[in-house]
Amino acid sequence: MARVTIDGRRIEIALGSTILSALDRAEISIPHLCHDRRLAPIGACRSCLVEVAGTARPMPACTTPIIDGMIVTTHSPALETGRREILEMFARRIPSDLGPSRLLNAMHAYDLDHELTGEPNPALVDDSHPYIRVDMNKCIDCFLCERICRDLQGQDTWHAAWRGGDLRLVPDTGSPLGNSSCVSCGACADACPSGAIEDRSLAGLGRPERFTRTTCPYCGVGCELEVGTKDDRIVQVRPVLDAPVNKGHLCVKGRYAFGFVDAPDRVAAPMIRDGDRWRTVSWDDAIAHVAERLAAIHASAGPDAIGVLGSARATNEDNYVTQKLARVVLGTNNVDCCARVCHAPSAAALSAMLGTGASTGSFDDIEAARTIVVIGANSTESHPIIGDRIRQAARRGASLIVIDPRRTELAAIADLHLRPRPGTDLPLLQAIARVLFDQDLIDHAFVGDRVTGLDELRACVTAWPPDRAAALCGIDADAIREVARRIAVDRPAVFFHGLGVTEHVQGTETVMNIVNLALLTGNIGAAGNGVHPLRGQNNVQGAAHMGCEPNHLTGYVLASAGRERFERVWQSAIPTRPGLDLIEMIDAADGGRLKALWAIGYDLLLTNPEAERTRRALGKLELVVVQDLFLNETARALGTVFLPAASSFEHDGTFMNAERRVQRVRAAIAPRGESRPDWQIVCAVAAAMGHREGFAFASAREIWDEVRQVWPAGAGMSYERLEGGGLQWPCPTDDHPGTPRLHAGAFARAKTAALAVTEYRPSAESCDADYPFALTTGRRLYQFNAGTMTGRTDNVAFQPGDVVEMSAADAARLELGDGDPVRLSSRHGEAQLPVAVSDRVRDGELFATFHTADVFLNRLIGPGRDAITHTPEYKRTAVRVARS
Ligand SMILES: Nc1nc2c(c(=O)[nH]1)N[C@H]1C(S)=C(S)[C@@H](COP(=O)(O)OP(=O)(O)OC[C@H]3O[C@@H](n4cnc5c(=O)[nH]c(N)nc54)[C@H](O)[C@@H]3O)O[C@H]1N2
Ligand SMILES: Nc1nc2c(c(=O)[nH]1)N[C@H]1C(S)=C(S)[C@@H](COP(=O)(O)OP(=O)(O)OC[C@H]3O[C@@H](n4cnc5c(=O)[nH]c(N)nc54)[C@H](O)[C@@H]3O)O[C@H]1N2
Ligand SMILES: [Mo]
Repeated sequence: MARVTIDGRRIEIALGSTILSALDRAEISIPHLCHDRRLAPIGACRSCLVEVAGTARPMPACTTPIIDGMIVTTHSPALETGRREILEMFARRIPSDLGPSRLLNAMHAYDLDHELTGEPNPALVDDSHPYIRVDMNKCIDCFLCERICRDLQGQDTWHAAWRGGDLRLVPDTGSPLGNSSCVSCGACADACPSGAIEDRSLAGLGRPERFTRTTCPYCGVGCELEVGTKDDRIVQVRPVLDAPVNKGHLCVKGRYAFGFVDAPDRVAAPMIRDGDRWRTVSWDDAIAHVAERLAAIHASAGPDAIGVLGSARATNEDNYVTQKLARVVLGTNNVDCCARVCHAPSAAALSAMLGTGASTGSFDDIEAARTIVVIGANSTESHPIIGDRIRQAARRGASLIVIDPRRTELAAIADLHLRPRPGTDLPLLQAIARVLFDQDLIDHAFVGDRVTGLDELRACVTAWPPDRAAALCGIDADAIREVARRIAVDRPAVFFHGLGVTEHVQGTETVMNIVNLALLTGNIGAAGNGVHPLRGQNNVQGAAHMGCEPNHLTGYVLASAGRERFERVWQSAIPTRPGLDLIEMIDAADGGRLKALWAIGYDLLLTNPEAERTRRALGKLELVVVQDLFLNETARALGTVFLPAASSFEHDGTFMNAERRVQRVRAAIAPRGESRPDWQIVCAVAAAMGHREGFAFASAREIWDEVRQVWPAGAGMSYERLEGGGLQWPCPTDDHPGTPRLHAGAFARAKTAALAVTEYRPSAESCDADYPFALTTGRRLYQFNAGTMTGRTDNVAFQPGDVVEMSAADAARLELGDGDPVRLSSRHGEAQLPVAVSDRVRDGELFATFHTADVFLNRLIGPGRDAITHTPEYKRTAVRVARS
């Protein structure tokens, strides 16, 4: 600690702090226009100059570190004159329409807010971006936009350039922002002190009257938001500056894609279908109808004729009551969620091998790692805040290895990019393991202490010498050797993986082979290492963890192991018959064994594989209850009852992110129309079916307190303790700090873990003369999954519909140009969409997105499934292409 005296007041502050942080601590305010706490200070604007006793000239408070005994003066007449001169200079340049901003506050403090006399130049206004308005008449050359774009986002869009004799900040080489390399993260607007770069919503919707801290409703990263509202409308979203995950940053979805909340077609009241028409009904009638129909089907066809799907978009509390209803009220284990089609293989592999079916570490391992391996994950688009952190780590010198058939943004900057043919990661990973054995790159100390099954794995991977794997995968054998060397030598090494690994017929076994590599090289259990599945939606980790899986109860406890404990708390028997997962539910519906489905926040018709078969199967059901914000494709085509849910901006509760962090969700606005939080709807149906007791929750907090009772590893996470940035489980007691890293001294079930022995089985989706292309499917930055939310925002201005990426050589051969419509045909179905000629895919390979019902891409996807979890084979389909 150091002692400093500021304007006569004595303050204690940690050594290494700047004078500006000492002023913050002392609540002494001076202008500091070019400073942002997310960036290293540069001391350019001179507005924060202060006097330090013993120095000849004033010093910038933002860059000057304090030293013990320092005496600082902040508002001497000379300093004030200097500051006024700086602001007067700006006032002569800035036009009178300067809006609320740090600059206006400073002007106001020096009585200059009515002296703004700049002549506006219309050429400096750029209205091309749907979310961000640029008016460089207000620019004060602080370079915060350029710096935050480079140092936080990593995009390098803003640049200083000479324009007509003046230094100006311009996107790229001067293109309009809406047409530039900008990825619309909004960091520049957030940092800009003068409103030269500003959120367009502020002019359109007004300025926030209050901010509510909550968690983003999109992906599994779990960024914390400050949701700005005015008159019960969201008008602006900003990042929480000290949030543990996003650290003051957001992507375009979290920051700008909130407009869906007030979309004109948001369903405002419950509805029942009569033939082709939806009839609006009261909540009482809707709940009574659902309860009666479920009871009738239960009585005639038995409990297992009903299936329930929880929602990865809804809260833990919503999902907890959903699976409790399935088990206690309906008496079935037929309950699942979309983790099934996503990262169920990650949970299964990690749980089988290490005892806990979740990420072994934290996102903070990115900055601690020397080597970062990204396998089958396009994180700058799917998990942008993580992608950005990985990019910054690579720029600072971490070695980056990307394993992906496509040249993603991270692949383009990687030290090594290995491009396996889709579905061939397992032999590739085994070849890496073989090199570890052959070149004695194993961490013998770690393996001797913590790992078993070495001989079995060594024997298994002899099948894959690097040259053989290289030929099968279509990569260079030396690259395989180099990966082995780096993960073993440049430690710690951290592994991030995505759906390119899991959505294959051997998804679970492929994840097991990643875990093998981490175990062999001792890369588990410490800072900067571990196996990290990049989980999908905001609460997919939580939905499954709360028990929305047929064979797991809350806390990811096997139903067989946890039954007695749950029966005690729930005071009710739990069915012992195994439940159906959602893929099996479709099979059962097709076979006439399932009669009713209640789908909460899940558009399974659009997003499941074999779309036409799903349509046919669900068409046979007697009751299809859809609980959502919108008439999604499942509701539109097949729904018989629609229950309107409140969005998570209208909702209290918690989400669980991909690093096991439970964070608070807080209502920022009131539920739209008559919509209700999901848990209230579920509890109302339970009560109507005679189970008032057990579902008599008055608030999300009461539900959470019951969750803490049945889930020992979550017992210490009260709402009070989750107030700040949340906690990572296990967190068993009220004074437990949470667990950023698992498996430090021992694995969850035992001290040691066994290596997994698996054999490669090629996909049935083989390419031949009829179906020559290997199609893989996935995401792009601006659209999210079923597109129900992002499709109702200005994100469509950037990516309006689905496209199929094709290499320039293939496009030339087929005489196709960018944007030309094509028909893709697989052995299972057809879809039409435009071509995007792209250098991201290789010849003979295609990549398509699946976000819109116009295209209904999943008509192409076949019945291939992961052998262990049934996760569909979305990532490899043999297709042919014809101009349409
Ligand atoms: N913008 C946006 N963000 C999202 C979503 C969204 O829809 N849009 N969805 C969310 C959800 S639910 C999820 S699960 C996550 C998914 O996030 P990701 O896992 O990143 O998503 P994908 O784009 O499906 O696939 C990732 C990568 O796998 C590669 N790949 C395909 N086949 C193979 C293969 O055989 N081997 C290897 N090594 N790689 C392969 C693809 O080329 C692609 O780059 O994103 C979440 N975030
Ligand atoms: N071809 C292909 N298909 C795929 C994939 C792929 O890579 N390729 N990926 C698969 C993956 S990983 C996933 S996760 C699935 C995703 O498929 P889905 O889970 O169907 O997609 P989402 O868009 O995430 O959201 C589902 C629904 O939740 C609703 N919703 C949002 N918030 C709430 C809420 O608070 N309450 C309620 N009740 N509803 C809400 C939305 O309006 C939307 O209709 O798609 C899968 N399909
Ligand atoms: Mo997902």
